[in-house]
Amino acid sequence: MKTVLVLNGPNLNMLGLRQPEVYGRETLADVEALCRAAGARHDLAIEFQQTNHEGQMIDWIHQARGRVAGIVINPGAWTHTSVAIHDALIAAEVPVIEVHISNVHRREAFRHHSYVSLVAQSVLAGFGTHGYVLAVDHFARQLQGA
Ligand code: CA2
Repeated sequence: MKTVLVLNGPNLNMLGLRQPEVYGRETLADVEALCRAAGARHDLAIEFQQTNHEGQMIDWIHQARGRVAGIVINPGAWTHTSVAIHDALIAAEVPVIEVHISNVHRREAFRHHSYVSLVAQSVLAGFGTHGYVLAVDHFARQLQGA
């Protein structure tokens, strides 16, 4: 069975608890359940992680190399700041789909640039938590050769 690794960056553990007008009412546990259900539909194993520590995120990305079929990543604010995560994703040599719950392009200017988009095969923003499901579905489709 192939594995899709779903990675979440800083503050996403607060999902559903604050700022529901921006990020909705679902918690990160709800997002994990959505991803696992999508994986089960496609016979894909899902690994789901969240961290507030950039080094931990980089270690998980490195460990994905040669082991997982795809990475779905919501890098949170590191999207806009982290050359280190950009470099780690290149080193991993695994296809990447970048997901943002909100539409970052209709928010503050500092959210308009992404270091991750430079290395992502696809970017989803503004689909709410359904963006994660779309990303897993898309990897499934790609892995089937469609
Ligand atoms: O829209 C997204 O998914 C973001 O990646 C979320 C990040 C933000 O820095 C990006 O620009 C866009 C922030 C995640 C923090 O999530 C919270 C959720 C509830 C309460 C506070 C923060």
